[in-house]
Amino acid sequence: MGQPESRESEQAQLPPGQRLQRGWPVTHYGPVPKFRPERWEFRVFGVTADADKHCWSHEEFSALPYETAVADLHCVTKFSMLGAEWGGVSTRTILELAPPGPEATHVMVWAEYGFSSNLRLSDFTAENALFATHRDGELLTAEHGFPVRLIVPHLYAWKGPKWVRGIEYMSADRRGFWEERGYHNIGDPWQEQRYSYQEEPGDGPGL
Ligand SMILES: Nc1nc2c(c(=O)[nH]1)N[C@H]1C(S)=C(S)[C@@H](COP(=O)(O)O)O[C@H]1N2
Ligand SMILES: [Mo]
Repeated sequence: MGQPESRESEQAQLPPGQRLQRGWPVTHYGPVPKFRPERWEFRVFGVTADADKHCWSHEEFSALPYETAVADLHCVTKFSMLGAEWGGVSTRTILELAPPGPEATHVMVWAEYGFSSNLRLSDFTAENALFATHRDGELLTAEHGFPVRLIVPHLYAWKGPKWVRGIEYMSADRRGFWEERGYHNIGDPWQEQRYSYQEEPGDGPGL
């Protein structure tokens, strides 16, 4: 019987204060956007290296190199889903194809309806960070972020917007949607960085 043993190893993979969630619930603020391929584009803007914008149509974005990464998802409301295999475009691929200028230190990830989340450039480009189009070999469903969602395995899941439409390179940090509304600016689950009141000097811009 491998059951108790596997429970134990799953427990060991959980950040402090998290519990294991079986299945895969849907969690987000607001409605599920309707995907309109002819209107969809993935935009890179802000302090780019050539001071220009970069745009990919859905067809072009789908043709970018496909990579996979196994990653857990930790919701700040204290449940975690472990071990999904995500497939899509590495954040480092985007960085190479549309590089930031030397002054860029942070990234704002923009999604449908103006949802956003800010990341340090170093968190954005972390190993396994991925603009996912697939989970466990299947295209994402609409409610899980189709056509593209960001996965940043080492941060709380609100740092990974569903329905991503682009990124903005920034020369200074700015708070995203939840970071303005009481959640921690960095959001490391292993340090339980849940709320903005826990922030230390240097963790984020003033509220
Ligand atoms: N656009 C958008 N993306 C979002 C959110 C949101 O409110 N809007 N919520 C985040 C939160 S808090 C979590 S826990 C995960 C949930 O992903 P899931 O619904 O696929 O489980 O999506 C994240 N991405
Ligand atoms: Mo969440």
